[in-house]
Amino acid sequence: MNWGNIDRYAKSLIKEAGHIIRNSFFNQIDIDSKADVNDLVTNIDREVEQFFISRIKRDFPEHRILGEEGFGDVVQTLDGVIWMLDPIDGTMNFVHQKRNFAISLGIYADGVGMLGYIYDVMRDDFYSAAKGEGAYLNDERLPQLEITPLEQAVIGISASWLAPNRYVDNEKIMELVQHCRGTRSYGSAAIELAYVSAGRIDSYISMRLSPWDIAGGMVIAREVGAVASNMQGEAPHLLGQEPFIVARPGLHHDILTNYIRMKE
Ligand code: 2AM
Ligand code: CA
Repeated sequence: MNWGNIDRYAKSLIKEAGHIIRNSFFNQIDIDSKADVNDLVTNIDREVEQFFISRIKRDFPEHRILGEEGFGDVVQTLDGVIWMLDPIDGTMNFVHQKRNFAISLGIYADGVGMLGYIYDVMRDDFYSAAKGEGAYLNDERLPQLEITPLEQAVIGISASWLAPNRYVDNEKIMELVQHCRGTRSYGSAAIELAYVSAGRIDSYISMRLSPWDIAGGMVIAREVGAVASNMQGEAPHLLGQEPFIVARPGLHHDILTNYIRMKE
């Protein structure tokens, strides 16, 4: 497998998809909801996913694609090469703000993250990483993350997890919020993973993410020494929704052991 070629190919595909998304603002966007009324999807999410799939199937017919909008393959094992794609991560931001959304792509071989990309389309910020070769924001290499204690940490977390919910003990999350320096919520898991990797926030936590939300970001985060796991501290299995935390080393362990209590 020539990963250098795949890397160049994927970068140019993502840039092209970015053009499609930016141009979409000149036309009417059709908005639907999926699982519930606040789970939004647009014709652009679907068009962009189909754009990726038609190209990848044409040029890499052996590879499989796991895409949020379901136009790719049904993926039940991580064997072989799998492109895990979210054509628009942060669809609510795309609809309401026309910014703060990203294209998220991770390319895995037998479950190992080889290439990762997060493209913040409106800022034109391109985060990328190849396994063992460091992570980049545009052409600049991102430095290794240093340890930060919780009192000095800024945590990416949605306010939903502070309200009573069926996944996690929200009172422990309230303690976490009181003990850290501050919190932020950007509404795109991919962008939050990119921000952890760039050292702008120190952790990002969510109780329910899908493989395409985290696949690309995990490759980038690993290259700068961030730790990503489920709430048992295990590597995310990437075959369905799961709770997720990424943080600087040390902080990851502190938050998991002292502040996260999952419900059954
Ligand atoms: P999306 O915009 O691609 O749907 C919002 O806080 C973040 O969580 C976004 O990255 C969003 O991805 C993701 N997200 C929202 N609802 C989700 C759900 N029900 N399952 C998994 N991920 C979700
Ligand atoms: Ca999406």
